[in-house]
Amino acid sequence: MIPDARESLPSPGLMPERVYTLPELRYPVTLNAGVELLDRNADGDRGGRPAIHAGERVIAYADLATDVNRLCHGLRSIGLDRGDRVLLRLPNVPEFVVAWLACQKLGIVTVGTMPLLRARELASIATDAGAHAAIVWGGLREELERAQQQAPDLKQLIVAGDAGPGDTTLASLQSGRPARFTAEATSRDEIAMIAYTSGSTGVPKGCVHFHRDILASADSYARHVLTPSPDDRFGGHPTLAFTFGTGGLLVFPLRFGASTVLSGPFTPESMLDTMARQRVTVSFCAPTSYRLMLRVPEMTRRYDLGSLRLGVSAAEPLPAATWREWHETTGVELLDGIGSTEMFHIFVSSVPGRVRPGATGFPVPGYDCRVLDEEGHECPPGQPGLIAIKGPTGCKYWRKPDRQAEYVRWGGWNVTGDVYVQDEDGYLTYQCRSDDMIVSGGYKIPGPEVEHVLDEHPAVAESAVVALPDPTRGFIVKAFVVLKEPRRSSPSLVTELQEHVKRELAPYKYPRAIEFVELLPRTETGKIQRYILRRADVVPYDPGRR
Ligand code: 3UK
Repeated sequence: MIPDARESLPSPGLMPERVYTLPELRYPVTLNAGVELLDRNADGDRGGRPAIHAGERVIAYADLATDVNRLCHGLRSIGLDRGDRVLLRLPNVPEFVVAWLACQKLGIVTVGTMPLLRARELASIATDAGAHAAIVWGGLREELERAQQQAPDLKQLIVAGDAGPGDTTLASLQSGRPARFTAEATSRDEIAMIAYTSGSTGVPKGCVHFHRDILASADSYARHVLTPSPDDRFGGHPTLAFTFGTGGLLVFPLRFGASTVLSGPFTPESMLDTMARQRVTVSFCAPTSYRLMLRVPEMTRRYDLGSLRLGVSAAEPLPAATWREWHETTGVELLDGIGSTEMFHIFVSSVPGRVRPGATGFPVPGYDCRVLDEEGHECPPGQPGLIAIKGPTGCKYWRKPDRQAEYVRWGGWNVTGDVYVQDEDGYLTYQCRSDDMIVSGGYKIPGPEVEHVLDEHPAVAESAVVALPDPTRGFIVKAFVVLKEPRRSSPSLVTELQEHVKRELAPYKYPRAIEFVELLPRTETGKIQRYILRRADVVPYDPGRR
């Protein structure tokens, strides 16, 4: 028997009361995200309107509902049911949206995984989530099959896209099934999805989101900051498996009867081409991607971005220079917004017409925000401190009672580990992270996780990983490595260590810079002094000296 997903959460008494200040955030007790996002449009007067654009394909709400409902019957026919966790491993294709919505209607908990993840990362997520089934894109199955060897409970694969003989496929589950399906009457406080974050230490943490959290993010951030209409087309590159993408490219467009534009892997040219051709009106990208697009020669002459009315920038800080260059080039305001996997989406954001380049902005309507010192006291304006937020979404960890206790210790305030300054006018400006998490091109890379994998290499005695400033990616991963045999240091060993990390972890985590050193600087108690490594004034190992 698969345990009820709700069992793992702390008792209601431990859950700090959540604030619902806006009337639109009060939801009925019975609430299903699939029904609210899909059926409300398909069964209303929007059935014929587009829900998804993907290359040449345009899928109307009514047709999407038929696809989803058939899959609901199919998933149930193979024994999947309310409360089960199902892993999703798909690129940004319509099948992702179909699978996600079908699970929601069935009360199945979706566990999205980023396409770049490797076997060991996938196995630890599948095991932690207790997922017995996965829906996988044919082109991405290999790594998941490797993961199955380490996660034997992950038994059932359902293949979408290219499949082989004998596979259970998405299409075969849908075939011949009825076009209508009555959704499970889920409760608003029932788990809809678990989103994994590697956290600053590299131990995966499952962030739980209820049916109402998903809608609350749309009804606070998207509704108030982006003021969407059914004519909007949401586009961008974040994977649908990352809550930045789940929100921006699935939940928000469907919540407002608008449409989503799905596209293939990011290159600056392909993103610009999609935005121009598909008439995207609201884009979701990381600052690094906006910078890379600005470097495309004759960008505005080659790509007509006339449809774009707003650009959302998140996942890493948006420097004032990038904001200004994008504004001068396109006339469009970028809206910086800080979000996190725990919070589902953006909780502090710039507001159209009131952007101060370089600042993130203001708390999103529905969220309360403070800047706190280490003891939890509020910092006066101008003094940096830890940002803490409280609102309709927030930290609920899957089977991590100690992490949950931390949240309760802060009185129900979500402390993300980011350092902020608030000025007299209320603008919040990002300073840095307070831990070992490296943010590079919007990707989150826990330093200790990279160190752990480097240390597994036979040539390595020990290593320390820090963030090195970089003009394009914000920061890059730099590893300081002590070799067992210092004489082996060579450019080819650098490449070998980089390849080793890329094989074991999502490739974006590899150290773009590696420096061989004799010793790592340590405190008297043996802790590595990362601030010294960040200053990069350590003495590199010189083989000529021995
Ligand atoms: C950093 C930012 C400065 C910050 C995310 C929008 O990035 C998202 O989620 P993750 O869990 O990472 C969270 C951490 O990323 N960060 C995000 N946005 C900004 N730092 N300025 C920003 N604008 O360290 C935060 O704690 O990967 C972003 C929506 C949903 C998301 N999950």
